[in-house]
Amino acid sequence: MKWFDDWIERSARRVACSTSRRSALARVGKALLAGSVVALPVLPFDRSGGKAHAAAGGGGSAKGKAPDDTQCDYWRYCAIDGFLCSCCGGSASTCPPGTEPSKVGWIGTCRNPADGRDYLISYNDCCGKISCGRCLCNMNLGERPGYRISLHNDVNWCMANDNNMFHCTTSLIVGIAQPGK
Ligand code: ABN
Repeated sequence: MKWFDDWIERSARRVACSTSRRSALARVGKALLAGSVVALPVLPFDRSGGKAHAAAGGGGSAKGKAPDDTQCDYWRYCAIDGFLCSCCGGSASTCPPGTEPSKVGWIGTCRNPADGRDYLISYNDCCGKISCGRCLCNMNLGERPGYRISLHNDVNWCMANDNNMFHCTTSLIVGIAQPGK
């Protein structure tokens, strides 16, 4: 195998003589860049339209639309009556700065279109500032008139807080509704 060793050695020397270290590095760089350009289009893209988020408690509104928690038709708002905190400097589940969650609230049941399951949603008002005035939603699924007070949601839930001023309403997922219970 000496002839083979000699041939390899001669070839290596020929390449070494005709190639500078800088041009060899440039060639390696080009090869790597070409490889990444070829690989990029096959990288995975998220085409779920927010379904993973939905399964984790986020979720979409009407079918085919991206979820938008600043719109009344967002699924968690099915029984809401108030200004959306997501339009008032907070989010669907957090109060805006300078306000605090109401100590009492109202529970509704809403279906998440992403998984077809019914969730218990607690509607709590955020208290301590004047009314936000943006994105009023009056959805009221399952609501009953005021004479059935426990099923009535047209109520200022800040009533039990130190500061009773109503600012906006949040919608917190508090459980999964059990069929037949
Ligand atoms: N829960 C919202 C609200 C506040 C004041 C009056 C009616 C409804």
